[in-house]
Amino acid sequence: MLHDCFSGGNSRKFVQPLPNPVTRTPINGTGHRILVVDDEPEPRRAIARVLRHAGYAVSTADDAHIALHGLSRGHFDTIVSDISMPGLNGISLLRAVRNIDPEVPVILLTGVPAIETAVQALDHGAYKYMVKPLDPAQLLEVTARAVRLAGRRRAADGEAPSSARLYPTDGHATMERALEHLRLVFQPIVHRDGSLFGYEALMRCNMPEAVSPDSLIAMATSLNRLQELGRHARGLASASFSGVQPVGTLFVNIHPSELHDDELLNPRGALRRHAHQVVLEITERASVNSISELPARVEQLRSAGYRIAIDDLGAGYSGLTSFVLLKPDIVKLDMTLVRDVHRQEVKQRLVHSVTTLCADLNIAVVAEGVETLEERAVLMDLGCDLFQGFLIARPGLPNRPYFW
Ligand code: G
Ligand code: MN
Repeated sequence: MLHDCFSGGNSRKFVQPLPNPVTRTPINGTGHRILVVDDEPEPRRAIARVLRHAGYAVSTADDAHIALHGLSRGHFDTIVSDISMPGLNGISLLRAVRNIDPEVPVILLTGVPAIETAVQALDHGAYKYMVKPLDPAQLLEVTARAVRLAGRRRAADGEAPSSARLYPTDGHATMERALEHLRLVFQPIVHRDGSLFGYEALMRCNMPEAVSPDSLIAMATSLNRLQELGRHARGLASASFSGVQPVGTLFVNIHPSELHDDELLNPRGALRRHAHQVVLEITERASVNSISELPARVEQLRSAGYRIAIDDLGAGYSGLTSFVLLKPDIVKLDMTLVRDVHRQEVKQRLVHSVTTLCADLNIAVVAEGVETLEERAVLMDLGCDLFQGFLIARPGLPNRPYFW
């Protein structure tokens, strides 16, 4: 029975319930603290149950940001995390964890073993890479070894778990360098007739610690510097309006937790005076419903001139609640719906239902991540209004020629 709970880890996605804080149980038994991170409730609960039975004090988190928040506030002896999670995945989490606690053993789990993730896991110092379905006895054995290792490391350190360990200075130094090296690239978004609608600004940083925007965001989150990163990126975005090559309409990604940053509304803020040319993209992957008073905030932003887009729609998390909460001007279909849409009828039906709903509500639909002519043709037939992806152009400098 127990073994059943451990199978099929990555095959099904669940609608995310209300955002959980890291949930804790009191320390008992061995007293060692384990943090279990998995976006899917069934394996998360099953793993937590097995570890609790063995006497560990188990905390759980259903996404990596919540896990990092928990970690920045308390010490854990071992972390057990799924790799495949929306938003920040287990590898990005591992990298971010290293900024907070360089030593805590991290056990990574995957339902789809791949050389690439295994190598990344080792590169970033994962303690063990385990393939689902898990054997509970094996999980317990690996956890016990990891916890013993954590204990030996702490003893060697002279037991110093407190704030000195939480934010090592080199984490902040890395962040400084990342901010210095941060740049934006631009990917065109075009109308059905091939004319240019605007660009999405995408963060890039050529540092090994921050190659993907996700790892940069993870690092900033773990150091409590997400607001600073957002402001810095918006400063760069704002500069692109006054460059030699004007960008027209600019889509700017914004983390839901940044929506309350008053810099967005401040008349002297970076983007405010360009607000009529800015579409704020809010990802559906992060829990949009965790932001309090969201509709009122979005109304304020709209009154200031910003348009609002839901990014990654269909990634399967907040479902349609983001429509209700955000009343977006634009939605961007998640790439997973776009990929091979010409071969998969279910995707076609899903896209069709979104475009029909959006046409009724006067919302423009962007198909993102379009890579082939076949995908583009079917997405056109299904009524998408705007197109973005490697087929048209890779992210780069604005105002380059693009393919249509
Ligand atoms: O989460 P968001 O939708 O903002 O992510 C955009 C990311 O997708 C960027 O990092 C961009 O480089 C990447 N991207 C853009 N177009 C394509 C594409 O056609 N295929 C793939 N695989 N990735 C793309
Ligand atoms: Mn985006």
